[in-house]
Amino acid sequence: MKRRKFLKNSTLGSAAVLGVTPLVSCREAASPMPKPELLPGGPVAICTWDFKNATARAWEVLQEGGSALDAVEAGVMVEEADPGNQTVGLGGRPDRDGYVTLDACIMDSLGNCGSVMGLEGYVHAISVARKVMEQTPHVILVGEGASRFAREQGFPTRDLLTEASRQQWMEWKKNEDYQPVINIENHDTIGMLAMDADGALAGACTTSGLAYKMRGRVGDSPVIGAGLYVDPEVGGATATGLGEEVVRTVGSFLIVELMRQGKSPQEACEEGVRRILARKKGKPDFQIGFIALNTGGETGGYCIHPGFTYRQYDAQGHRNTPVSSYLKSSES
Ligand code: SD4
Repeated sequence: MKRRKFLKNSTLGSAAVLGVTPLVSCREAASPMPKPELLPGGPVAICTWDFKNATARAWEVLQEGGSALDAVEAGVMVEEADPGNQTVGLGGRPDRDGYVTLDACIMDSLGNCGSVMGLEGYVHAISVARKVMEQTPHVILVGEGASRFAREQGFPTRDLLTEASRQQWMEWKKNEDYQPVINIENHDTIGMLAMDADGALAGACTTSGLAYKMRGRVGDSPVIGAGLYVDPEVGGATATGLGEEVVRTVGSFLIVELMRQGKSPQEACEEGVRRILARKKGKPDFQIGFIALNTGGETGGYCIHPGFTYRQYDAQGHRNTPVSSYLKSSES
């Protein structure tokens, strides 16, 4: 049954691209259906930025027959464990008081979701968020409660502040200005969307948030509808960039709703960015990037400043896709 749904979605997706009336039933088809692996759609994983190890891991899970949910969790865990990525998990930049606090959320194809905000002392915030979804009657756990839950679930605790991030924080402290700007040099949150061979969708988003944020600050990444949204009938979207602006427009939910109204993932991401900018006067000095995936396997992305890309792994291969931007290089 699930498999049939995937085939139907893929057929609708390709029909939309070709501009022909979609075939809705296999029995009505005049010629035999093409082999599933030749259809667009199908297993696919995409993520914000060029995190090729993350999409490679997600693809591995999908190839082994794993679910989209398992794929997105395993994929983003790669970045959470990488101390070189200073915006996610281990090695994330701390808040202005020197604490590394993680935000993450996860959503499956049934609309189930889980989130942690301000989690301290645990590398894999995404797995704690998944446990919130699967093991509690709640959707969100924050701060001390989230950490206690992680401990009870048996997650190993660890100091997430690396020497490199501590040194940079000490440097930052010398400058008294608190400037919460996310530009093209200050990013790396990973949001990932995947569709498995059954056509089920899932998404995950994980971050240490805005560098040197006020203690207690939460951005868009763990907020369902803002940093991430998945609708099994339509598709999913996820965001990176200055979270305050994404929260104000409930960005990922907006993009999914725009796709529901018939926009392609690309058109929906462009409209999502335009909605944010409609409230701003002058040239925005912050970055926002959205990516989206629909149930036909089509993808898209859009951003404010040049430099944003997304990684995609599907039957056509593994590639980094540059994303067009609202501002051109000369304007940034
Ligand atoms: C936040 N959206 O906390 C996150 C930060 C981010 O790449 O995307 N960094 O606002």
